[in-house]
Amino acid sequence: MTETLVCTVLPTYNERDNIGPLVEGVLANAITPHVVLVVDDDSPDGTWQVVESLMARHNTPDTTRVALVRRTAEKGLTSAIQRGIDTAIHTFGAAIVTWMDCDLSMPPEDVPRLVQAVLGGADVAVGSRWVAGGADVAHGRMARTLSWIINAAGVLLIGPQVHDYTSGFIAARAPVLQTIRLRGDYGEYCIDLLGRALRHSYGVVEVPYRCVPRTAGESKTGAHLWDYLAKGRKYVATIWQVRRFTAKSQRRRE
Ligand SMILES: Nc1nc2c(ncn2[C@@H]2O[C@H](COP(=O)(O)OP(=O)(O)O)[C@@H](O)[C@H]2O)c(=O)[nH]1
Ligand SMILES: [Mg+2]
Repeated sequence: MTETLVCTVLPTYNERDNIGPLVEGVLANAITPHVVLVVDDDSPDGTWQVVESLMARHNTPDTTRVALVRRTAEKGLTSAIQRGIDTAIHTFGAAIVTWMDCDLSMPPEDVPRLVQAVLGGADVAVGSRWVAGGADVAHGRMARTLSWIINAAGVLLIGPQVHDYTSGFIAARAPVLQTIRLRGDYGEYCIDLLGRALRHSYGVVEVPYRCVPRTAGESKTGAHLWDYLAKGRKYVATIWQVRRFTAKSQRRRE
């Protein structure tokens, strides 16, 4: 058991039925001292109330294992994760920060595999559906195909070190996250983060994981072709931006 403090940031909007099993799962599988920090955007379904009861169960006057940031003035996935990262590092002193979706599509049992990769020397570990041992059994054929095309574009235009640029299942060393702040509204932040991490020559490794369907609550993306195309357009634009910026900084260095 190492003394490295890990904080898992869980961004939530209407995840009342998922957050309990997820928090318990992350804590039960922890391989280091671990804080689970939920950043909830004042969910109408009362997700934050469930978190408050988890705090009462797990925290002692000396040890915080579950924490909550309840945002009432701000909304959005990327800013919620960034808020969690800042709190993890500055309030809890986390040396490694991890984050994931809270619909149980990313198994809490896999968090230690990402943490282990960082403890083993990586700067950033990415949970990946698109490497051997990984899979996406959560989405239908249309969504999987679009995701595959976007990620193939990422491999081609950003680099072959990552095969799941839209993963959203990440562990990273605190100094990396102090150098690179998240940008964007939704999943495109992940493409941007990984692209900039590679540009900074940080060590990025992939850890295969199996993405499984959510069983409670609703997806914030929707399930129609139009929802995916709207999201996909932003992803492609971000890949292109990362590519252009990387090419420009390479030219400046030459
Ligand atoms: N705090 C916060 N979390 C959000 C917001 N939108 C989505 N999330 C969370 O982001 C994660 C991914 O959302 P999900 O509904 O599964 O979208 P999908 O995976 O794209 O279908 C889940 O944990 C959501 O609860 C938001 O506006 N604020
Ligand atoms: Mg989801």
